[in-house]
Amino acid sequence: MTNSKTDKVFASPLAEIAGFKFDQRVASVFPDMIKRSVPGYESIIAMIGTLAERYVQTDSRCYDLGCSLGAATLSMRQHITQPGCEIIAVDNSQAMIERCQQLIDNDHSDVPVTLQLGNIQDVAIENASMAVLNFTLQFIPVADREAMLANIANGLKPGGVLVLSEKLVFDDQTHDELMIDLHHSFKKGNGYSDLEVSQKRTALENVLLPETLQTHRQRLKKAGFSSVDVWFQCFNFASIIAIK
Ligand code: GEK
Repeated sequence: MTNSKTDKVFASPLAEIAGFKFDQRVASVFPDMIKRSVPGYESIIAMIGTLAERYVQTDSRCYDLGCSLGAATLSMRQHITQPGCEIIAVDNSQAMIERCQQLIDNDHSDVPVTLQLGNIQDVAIENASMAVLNFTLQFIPVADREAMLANIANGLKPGGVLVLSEKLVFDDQTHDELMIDLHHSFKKGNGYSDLEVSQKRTALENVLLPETLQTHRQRLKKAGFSSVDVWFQCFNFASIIAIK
């Protein structure tokens, strides 16, 4: 049930392209889709484990917000060395949460994991030493992002870390177009056709809202993080470490 199939969601011409949804069809191909679409995804997931090893504190909570199939949750779970920790993983897609539960059940690490079906904007963050927003903030309405990050900063213990990974846009139009083009080359190199790239792009318009690195940096500082900077970037995809 949890085997991932090849992503063919946008392979055939669609008469009308609806807004992208994290439904059953997407959940069933998600590991293949994200690996072939996001440059560096597997490295980021692996390094979330390395960061968990360093930052997760004794008797604290870790949050995976917009967990999809729980890749970041599993990476944290397998690397936490401190006693008394638990992970709370949240997603508002029922299809994702169901498949995620199966994957968690098949993993036998010690750290308890609680999966929650719900909006990450409503999660009470408490006693946290690590929070992960791995390509999820980009789906939250722009006007709500600052409040969400402030909620995370307030719930983190001193020295706690937020890992924020996002698709980016750039102020310099030439650079922006180059990054988009290189990203499309990456996708085509991974077997996606021009039709698939273009139909997915249309489906994500007004659903995935990317911002500049500068916007992310300034908002994180305003939300209460003291140290903020990029630790990974490939083309228009980056991951930031923000420390309270
Ligand atoms: C990974 N982090 O593999 N509340 C809860 N979940 C949401 C919301 C919301 N308001 N909006 C979107 N989602 C994962 C990958 S994918 C990224 C994250 C991508 C969920 C949505 O259902 C989906 O599962 C996830 O955020 C985004 O490390 O597909 O580009």
